[in-house]
Amino acid sequence: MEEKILKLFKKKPEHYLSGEQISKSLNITRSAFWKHIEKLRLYGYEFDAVPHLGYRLRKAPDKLYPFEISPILKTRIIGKDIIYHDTVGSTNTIAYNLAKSGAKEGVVVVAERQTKGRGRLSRIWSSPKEKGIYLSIILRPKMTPFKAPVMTLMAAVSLAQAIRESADVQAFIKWPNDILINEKKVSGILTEMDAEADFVKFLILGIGINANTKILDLPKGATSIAQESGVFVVRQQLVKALLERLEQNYLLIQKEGFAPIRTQWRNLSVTLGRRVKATCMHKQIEGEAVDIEPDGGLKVRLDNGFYEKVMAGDLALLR
Ligand code: BT5
Repeated sequence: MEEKILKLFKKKPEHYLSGEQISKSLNITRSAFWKHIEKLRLYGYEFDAVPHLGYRLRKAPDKLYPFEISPILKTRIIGKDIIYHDTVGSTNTIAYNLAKSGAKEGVVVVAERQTKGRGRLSRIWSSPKEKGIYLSIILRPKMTPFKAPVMTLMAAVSLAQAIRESADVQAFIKWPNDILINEKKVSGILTEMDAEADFVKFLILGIGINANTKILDLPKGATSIAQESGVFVVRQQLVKALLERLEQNYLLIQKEGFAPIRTQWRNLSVTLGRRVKATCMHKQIEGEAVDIEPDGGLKVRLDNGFYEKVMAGDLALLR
């Protein structure tokens, strides 16, 4: 009902709408209408109320409420259900548990803040309140676990595209899971899955984006979109762009395999052609990153002329 009431106010932003008008058109009582307005006020919406004229929506809060995102979202699968939390430990943990208990493909868990946001290998992901975007998506791709790395690359392509659409910045992908602007990290992806030897039961794409986050709240070497573009990011619009791109690329990967995404990845990469140092487990290699392989691995030309493929790990861009 809150969503419906907001829709009426947003349709005529300049006009005052009377409680009577709204109650009638939504077929609710005046006191029910009043309760919904009070609830919306608690959510952070501000109304001008003028006797004999009614109410006008003065200000909507900068929150990732599902009833703000759903009406603008044009997807069929991803984000059909959005589960919103103000504060959570980690959206990935919540999504993982939901998927374990049978939640549908496409469910998105979003939070304004995480107290135990994590990166790979249990590293900390700084998740300050209401400035960033922290969300996790449940997917159930029909693929074997060894093909799963391409899903992280697909998410990276979607993220770079969505960030570029939402702000005037050049977002690039650093293999395997980082998005950089001006060589500084603005976003990261944490892919987790539950799988049998020959099939993926479900996969969780966890995405963190520093949208309007202050540099002081971030670790060294990190930045935010607002910091780099000089413009405040409307997070609801960025979430919309991201989920739409993700769905488009996810459907593409299922239909045509990794090849078309691989081409887009190459175009958005800040990795290829660079001298890199890759660390995987305790092994380190150094050389030039020359290509991305059909399975998502990074092909590196070593100084002795031999090639090596890295499937996972951390990458430092040297020059
Ligand atoms: C990542 O790990 O980059 C994956 C981050 C995924 C976060 C999302 S938020 C929603 C979902 N729920 C979660 O709990 N997680 C996911 P990794 O490549 O391991 O990078 C981690 C490193 O990035 C840290 O060790 C820091 O150096 C750095 N870092 C931490 N917070 C950051 C931030 N907000 N922005 C940029 N860099 C950060």
